[in-house]
Amino acid sequence: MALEDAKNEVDGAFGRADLKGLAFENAFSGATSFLRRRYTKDLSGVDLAITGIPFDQAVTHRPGTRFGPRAIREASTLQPFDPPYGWDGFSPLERFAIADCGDMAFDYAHTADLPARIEAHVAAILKAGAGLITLGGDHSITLPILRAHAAKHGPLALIQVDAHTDTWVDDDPSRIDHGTFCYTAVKEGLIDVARSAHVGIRTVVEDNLGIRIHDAAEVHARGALAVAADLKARVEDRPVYLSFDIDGLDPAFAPGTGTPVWGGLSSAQAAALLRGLAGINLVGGDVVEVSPPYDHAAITAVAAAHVAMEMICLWGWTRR
Ligand SMILES: [Mn+2]
Repeated sequence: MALEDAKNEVDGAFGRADLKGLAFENAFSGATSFLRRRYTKDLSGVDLAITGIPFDQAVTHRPGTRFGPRAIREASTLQPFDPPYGWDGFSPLERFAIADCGDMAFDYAHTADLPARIEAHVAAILKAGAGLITLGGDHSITLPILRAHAAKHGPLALIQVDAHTDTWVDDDPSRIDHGTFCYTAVKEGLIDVARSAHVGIRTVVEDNLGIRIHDAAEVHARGALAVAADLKARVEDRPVYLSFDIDGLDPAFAPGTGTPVWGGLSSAQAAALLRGLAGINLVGGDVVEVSPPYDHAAITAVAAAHVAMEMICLWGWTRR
């Protein structure tokens, strides 16, 4: 079936007839969209949208995440041949209408405009009735994404997988910084801190702002499933936003990122953690900080593509 279709399918990003279904075009061929979904700005009938925000001008160290969305799309092309592993046969690509609505347009030289532009971009997608998974871009993009989600759902339970908590104190609203988004999100009341948690942390935190920290050492000592169980208990049935900084993974599993820190999660731990969250009320998520110029053999992009697929599974599991 799949092999027979592969002879005739190409450029499903632009040619596929249905928003649902697996995809069988050659993984190495054709125009890339995320998971070979239809590449469209038309959100009518779309249950879940994917968008890219290739902005990387707010980083403390190595740039390059502007190339992240493109690399993650390319890395995803092998995945839509089968239902995802580890989900009891659940096949979100067949069950739900999912579209790649492309990258957000912006003027790279008008950085001050960016947060408002991102918030409007995300709000328009949410208003169309679709859920959203965003491919970054650096972690500064998460703040305006959270603003749009909180406007729709109220304060969110944030689960942030990261080496860093991104809670540096920053009271200058004109700054755009990938290390401060969480501080500002708490300050603005976008996050319900009593329902929020950081996972994979391995940098010093002066003030956790009330957010529970499961550092990487805890994941190694207790296991990802035990931490996932704690996370589920913490978020209860609240709307959850999941922000996955790829540097939550160890540099061995995600070298292509801007601020790598050793001692992080393995990809196996991340997979177990995410699958262990099945049943949470995920309303949106992002995968950020993938920097292809520092990547090798697409290790990081492949990891990010899998993380995003797991997010789709989490989103779909409670709606199936
Ligand atoms: Mn980080």
